[in-house]
This record gives sequence, C-alpha cells and structure tokens, in this order.
Amino acid sequence: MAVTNGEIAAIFDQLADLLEVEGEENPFRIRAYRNAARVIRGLDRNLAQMVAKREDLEALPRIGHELAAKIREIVETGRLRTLERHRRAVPRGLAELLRVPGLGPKRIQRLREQLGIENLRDLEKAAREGRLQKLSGFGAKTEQNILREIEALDRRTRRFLRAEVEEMAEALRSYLAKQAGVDEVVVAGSYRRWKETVGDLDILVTAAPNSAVSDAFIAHEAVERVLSHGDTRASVVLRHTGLQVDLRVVPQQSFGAALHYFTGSRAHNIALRRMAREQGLKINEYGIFRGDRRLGGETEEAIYRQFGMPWITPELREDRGELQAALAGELPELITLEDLKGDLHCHTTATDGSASLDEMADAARALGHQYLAITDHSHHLTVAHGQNAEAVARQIEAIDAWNARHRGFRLLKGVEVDILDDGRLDLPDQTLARLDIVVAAIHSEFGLSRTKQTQRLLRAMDNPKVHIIAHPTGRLIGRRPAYDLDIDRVLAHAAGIGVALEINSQPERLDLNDELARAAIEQGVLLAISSDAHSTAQLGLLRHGAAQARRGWVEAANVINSRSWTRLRKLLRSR
Ligand code: DGT
Ligand code: CA
Ligand code: CA
Repeated sequence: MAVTNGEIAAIFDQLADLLEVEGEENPFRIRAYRNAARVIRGLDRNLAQMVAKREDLEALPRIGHELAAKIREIVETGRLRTLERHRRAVPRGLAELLRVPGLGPKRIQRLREQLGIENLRDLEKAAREGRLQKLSGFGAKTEQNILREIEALDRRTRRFLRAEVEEMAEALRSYLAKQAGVDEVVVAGSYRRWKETVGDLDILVTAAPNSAVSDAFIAHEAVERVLSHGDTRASVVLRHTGLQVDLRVVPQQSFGAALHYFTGSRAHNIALRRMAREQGLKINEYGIFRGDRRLGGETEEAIYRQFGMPWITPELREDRGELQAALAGELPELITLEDLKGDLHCHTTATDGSASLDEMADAARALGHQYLAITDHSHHLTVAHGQNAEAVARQIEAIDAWNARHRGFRLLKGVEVDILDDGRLDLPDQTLARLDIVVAAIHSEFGLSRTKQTQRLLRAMDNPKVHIIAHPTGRLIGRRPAYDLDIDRVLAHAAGIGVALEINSQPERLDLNDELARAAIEQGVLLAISSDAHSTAQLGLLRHGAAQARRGWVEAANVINSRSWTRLRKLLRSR
C-alpha cells in the first residue's frame, strides 16, 4: 500500500517537533515543515500517485525543491532518513514534552540537563515532588500549571481531521473487502457521520464464521501496534499517524443492528434505546427484540421501521431532534454534492493560488460545474500577494475575454476582499461594482473585543456590494479558535439584508460548522458552499462542505450555489 497524504503530513509534523526540541536555530525551517504538513492535509490529490506519474510536486503551494525531494523519498521508500536521524538524536519522550502548553524547547532543554527529565511521566513525577519549582524561572505557580496541563493532555487525546484519514480509511476498507469470506465492509463511527474530526476509525465487517479477516487486519502493512486481537474484534494503532482503528466482525444477519450501533452517535443510540424501552422493545448490536423474539437486525431500515420511522442518514444522528423529526415525517431533504451547480470562492496564480485562470476554469468544468467565481485576494492581504484596484481591473478583462471565447460554462468576476479593522472594505466601491460577486472576509485583527469584532463584520455586510461573508468565524480546527463574535446578531443581520454566509470546505476550516449552519438556516440566512480552492485539485473539497451542510440540516433551497447561473444572477442583483 502506498503512503497516504495524512501519513506524509504526520512525518513532517514529527520532524518539526524534533527540530524544535533540538533547538534548531532557524525558525523558518521548522515553519516550512509545519506549513508543508498543513498544505498536504488539505490537498485533494494523492501525493503517492503524483510521484508515480512524475508530476511536478513543486507546483504545489509551499512545496519547494527540498520538500519535494523528501516527499519522493517517503513515497518511494516508506520512510524519511532525516526523520530517523533526528529520532536517534532526540529521545522519544522529549518531543512529547512539547505538547505541554507553556513548555518551549529552551525550557525542555533545561529540564533535561538539570533534572534528567526525558518524558511526560518524568515531568509529572518531578512536579508532584515539588522539584520543578526549585529550578530558576519555574516557581510554584508554573509547577501547578504544568501539572494541570499534563492532566488535561491525558484527557484530550488527539483527534484527526476526517479529511486527513479518508485515504487510509478507504485503503483499509478495500483491503478488508478483498479478504476471503468477507461480505460487507463499512467504516462506521464518527467517520460515517462525517464529523469534522474523528477520534478513531471503527470498521465493521460481515464475514462467514471462522473467517480469518481479523488476522488479515492486524497483518496490514500500516499497522504498527496491536492493542487487542480476537476472532470477532481487534484494535490497532497505525504507523506514522498513531491513528487507532477498531475492527468488529459480525454475521450477516446482525449487520444492520451492528452498523447502527457502531455508527452512533452515542447520544443518538441512547435516545433510540430509550424510545425502544418505552415501547417494550430492546435494541442492541445484535438486533431489535420484543422479549426473546428478534424482529430484525439485518438492515438499518428494518430497525427504524420498527419505530415507524424512515431510515435516518448518518450525518443527522447526533440526537439533535432527528428522531422526533423522523417520527413526524419531517426529516429535511438534505442537500447533496450534485445539487451544487458551481463554486463561488477560489484563487489563481494572480494571488496565492497555484493554477492559472484557464486551468481553474477547465478543472471546474470537468467537475460538471456551470460556473466558477474567481475570487482572488485584495491587497491588504500582502502575504497572499493581494490585488489592488488596477490588478482587479486587469483580471476583469481577462475573465471577460475568457467568457467571450467559451460557451456552456461561465467564469464569474469576483474578489475575496479584506474587511479592514473598522469594517471598511479594502477596495473602492467602484471596483466592487464592476464584479459579479463580492466575497468579504476577515484575515487580520482576530483579537478585537466581541463588540468591536461584531460591529466590524456588520458594517462590512452593510456595504450593498457584498454578497457573501467567507469563513465567518475564522476558526481553524485544532489550531485557532473562532474570533469573539456575537454570532446571533450576525445571523439575524445576514437574514435581514440578504447577505449569504459561507460554508468554507477547506477541511481545516469547515466554517460555518454544522451547528452554526443549522442556526443560520433556521433564521432564514442563505448559505454558499464554497471550496476556497487554491489549486485545481482543491475544487474537489466541495464535498466536505456539502457534508457539513448536511450535518446542519441544510436543504438545496438554503444554498445560493444550488441555483443555475441565471437564477443566481437575479439573486445577486437583488441585493
Ligand atoms: P470518535 O471516535 O470520538 O470520533 O467518535 P465515535 O462516534 O466514532 O465513537 P467511538 O469510536 O467511541 O464509538 C463508535 C460508536 O460505537 C459510537 O458512535 C456509538 C457506539 N458506542 C460506543 N460506545 C458506546 C456506548 O457506551 N454506548 C452506546 N450507546 N454506544 C456506544
Ligand atoms: Ca470512532
Ligand atoms: Ca472506536
């Protein structure tokens, strides 16, 4: 099996950690690996395939000559010698210490030299014995904080972006499906519910009794450690990423019941079990029963049918009212990826994208889109080489020329304009007036007070040229919390004046998230599901946004880019 993008990203993150503990002098080197890991996690192209086809890796954002060579090495040999060298130089537990907030490489060095601390357990012991506070620069308060952080770390096991484990999940699925005696293989759990992050993978297999599928599972080449192993279940930890995978093998006749149980969520299962009890039924992973009589269990439909409910799609199974809606025959008709007629947010080489306007257009057309809005950055965002009014004017001409040469697909003239700290926009109104679509976004001053940040966003929305607010909360999953915002006011305002809010499909953003998307549509806010693609491949990320929308009970009518260009144009002009 080829290495997955998620594994390559994990390797670069580990290398960055090790360099940091070693006290690497050059911060750019560390950042280069971290940035590469981030880009690779968000990539919708398989790096191993790109290497096999000898494609140019350096065309990818943030990947230079040296990183491209390292990626090839990992793909071709399954390992990275540099990482192994640094691993030998740095004791394993030492890098772990970096996960403790407030402990930088310098402090870790001191702990090691003066107290012989080599890992988290050493550190915990030293803190409990009061030895830390005797070190200069530590003190009793720091010692207490460190203890608290260690406890928090124990509770908060690492979660993975769903998107970054997708390749591995699919590889394991097809591997298991090929084993003798195996019928069905489904990756259940939070993965099947399309949660933005997953704690582990739960794979359910139906197989003939005494099949050797669980042996085959633990023998898979990506398995690093076997936590437990029997005929009907096994748990493993995977190489590079440390991702845990649980396997369950059940007979065909229990497939539906087991699938329902292991899909969860736990809250959904508990709510359904309570309903069952009230009706004198019993439900578990083997089936649904009245007394000793088994009423069903082969399919999920059969289980819901016992309650007089239609099948509930996994994205809704969070005990957020889906059971009541199903009973009342009021489940939403959820949006699907196919409902999306075009994409309203992407970048080209004019700013920080890696593909030209022509390439982006071709790729969007190949996906079956009817239109694609080109929304490069405005100049305030200097890190992305944002465009000033003249550059936007040139791009407008280029898009007009493209549209004049092509039929059956339309490029929309757009921009992702920066919202300045006082809520003004970064381009003059007369420039914005020449565009088909204006996407506005906050990229700076994340630390403003709630009042100021809210006013800033409301003021930007009040500009009648603005159609969409991109990634409205600014959160980056696992990296940066949302900025402080009175989101209810923002939703009410958006509904009132007809500004759409984005569901950004970048796996690290998914912003609005599922719950906010639902709150938005309940208030009558229109949404845009956008890829924010920075390369042709990233246009495919739209499916992650569509899945979040489904988790937020969103229907096609709530989403502006489920409309044809003719209808969308009317809507945009009515602002
Ligand atoms: P995760 O892995 O944290 O992203 O979330 P899940 O939902 O995949 O949870 P996980 O892996 O612990 O368990 C998979 C499914 O198994 C879960 O969604 C529902 C079911 N399950 C596990 N433990 C329990 C339990 O104690 N009670 C009930 N009712 N269901 C459970
Ligand atoms: Ca799970
Ligand atoms: Ca699990």
